[in-house]
Amino acid sequence: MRSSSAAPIPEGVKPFRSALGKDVSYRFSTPGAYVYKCTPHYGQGMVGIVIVGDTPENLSAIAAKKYPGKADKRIEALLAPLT
Ligand SMILES: [Cu+2]
Repeated sequence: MRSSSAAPIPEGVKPFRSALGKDVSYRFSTPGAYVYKCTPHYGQGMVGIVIVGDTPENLSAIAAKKYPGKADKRIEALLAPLT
C-alpha cells in the first residue's frame, strides 16, 4: 500500500509511501485518521483508513475530499460507522 499527500492524513504528519510490491512497516505515532491507498488500484477502490487514538479529529476533512472512481464510495462506506 502507498500513501501520499493525495490521501488525507493528520496535519503535521509527513506523507509516506512504500516501494511498489515491497512490504513496509510504519509506526503511527500521531493520533488521527490516515487514509492509505494502493496507487495502481486507487480508482478501483483499493483504499483504507487507519484510526489512531479514540477521537480522530480529521474525519470531516477525509469526508470532504473527492476520491477517484470507486475509492469515493469505499471511503464513504468506511466512514459511515465512524461518524
Ligand atoms: Cu492494489
